[in-house]
Amino acid sequence: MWWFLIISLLTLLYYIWQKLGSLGKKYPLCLPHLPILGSLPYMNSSDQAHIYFTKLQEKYGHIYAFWLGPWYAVVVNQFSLAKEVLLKKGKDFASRPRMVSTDILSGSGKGIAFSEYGPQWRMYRKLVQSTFSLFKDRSSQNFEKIICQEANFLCKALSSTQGQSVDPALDCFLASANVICQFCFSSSWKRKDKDIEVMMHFNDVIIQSVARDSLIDIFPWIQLFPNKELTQLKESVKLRNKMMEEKIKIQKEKFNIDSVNNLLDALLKAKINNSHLTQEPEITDEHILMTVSDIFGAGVETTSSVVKWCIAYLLHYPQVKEKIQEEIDQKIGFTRTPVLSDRNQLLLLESTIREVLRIRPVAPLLIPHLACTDSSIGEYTIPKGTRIYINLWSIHHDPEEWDEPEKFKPERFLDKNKEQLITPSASYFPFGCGPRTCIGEFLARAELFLFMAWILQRFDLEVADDGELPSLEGEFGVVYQIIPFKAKFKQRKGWREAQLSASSQ
Ligand code: PLO
Repeated sequence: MWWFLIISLLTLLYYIWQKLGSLGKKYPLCLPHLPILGSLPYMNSSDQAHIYFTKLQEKYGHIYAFWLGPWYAVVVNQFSLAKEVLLKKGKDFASRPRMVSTDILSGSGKGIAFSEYGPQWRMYRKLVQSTFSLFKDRSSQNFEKIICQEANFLCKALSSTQGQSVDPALDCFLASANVICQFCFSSSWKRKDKDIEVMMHFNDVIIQSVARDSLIDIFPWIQLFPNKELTQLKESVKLRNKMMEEKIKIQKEKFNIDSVNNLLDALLKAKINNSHLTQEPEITDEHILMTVSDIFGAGVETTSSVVKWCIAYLLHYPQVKEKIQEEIDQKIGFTRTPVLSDRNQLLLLESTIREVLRIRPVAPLLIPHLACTDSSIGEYTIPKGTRIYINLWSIHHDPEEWDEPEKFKPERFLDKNKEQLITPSASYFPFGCGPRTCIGEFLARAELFLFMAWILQRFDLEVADDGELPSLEGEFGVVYQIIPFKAKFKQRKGWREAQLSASSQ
């Protein structure tokens, strides 16, 4: 009897304390929720998460909350609110939630992409940033040179298909993998290396299961029971780590502290320099592995995915492809290959890439953020520990900001006279913004431009023999991947003739 009274009293006091604490505070509208399960029973939609979150706005407004099991989460669907989260109060929201899947991938929060905000994350990010400068303009190993070399291999591989229907995935993957591999390890893969296909496969498994709110990320105790998805994720991460460790081992043997040539060298040097400092964040072999793997994974999966989306859209809109080719013919012709400075000339290609990044953002919900302190968004209170989902998809498809947002219209990124690139709405940040903004944006933009310019200078893209156009509905994951498709890459007449006349001279 007594214990019953005491518990009731304590519950009442707790309730009153909570109510008092929230007096005068306003919270975002919340989806209905039950104890333990949270809002999950009310969220059974067949739509992909970003589309479902976009639709929920109609009922709950641009910002709303839900309970992901025991986790309180807020979805932000509007540009001005997202800017507040990412930029204005960037530091308040710069952390990441610890999840079972991301912990498996990142060795319990090491590396850059999935690690908590703090001095350790900052140090690794800075190390990567400073390594980028080793690959700038004047250096003998500059990015432009590396990308053009890979674009050349990519075009050679496509021409060897002799216009037959092929899936370009492996060649796009290899090209992006080799650019980032030279940045990380000063090495590259050959097309026939078996590792490439293995890597493509395990990356797909990882992308489909990491940070996408599967049950293990909501109820961590589920991992105590046999779980197929979890086993597959663990196996894939093991394979990935093994492959990266092999690369690290080979490169370590060549390491010379006086000649830092790539990201791994920079990390190894920092490890030696930091070893006698007690205040600096730790640099261990596992931290190095996770940092390099993050950069490698981010570099390869994002670029190759966008190149495939570009090809797919150009198959759907052949008139856009023709116009880009006309521009290439006029501004470059067939006597030389495209270079980065052509970006100011090939405006249609640039605007097409921008439009693809708008209509099919690489990461439609970014990577979830975490409030590391009590804060607010707009007029709403956001308690410390809230998971924040930025719905980039709805921001890029906001009808208040974009004219006919569902339509593919590259010309929206050009001024009236089609002479200048413009950003028609501020509701656009394909690479995120603020403290967690994409670290490799300039590299990604350079790769996308050069790969596409090289391909379109040489090839006509045609629909595969079965007449099937690629699906424009992707697969939801931490990267919004296109469903595998086939296309024909036929050498353009002008290019062929230019080659013939060059070889006869
Ligand atoms: C891709 C698969 C790799 O095996 C591991 C990996 C590491 C970093 C991730 C990347 C994956 C997907 C794209 C991510 C990147 C960090 C930043 C980038 C999420 C999962 C984006 C788009 O935010």
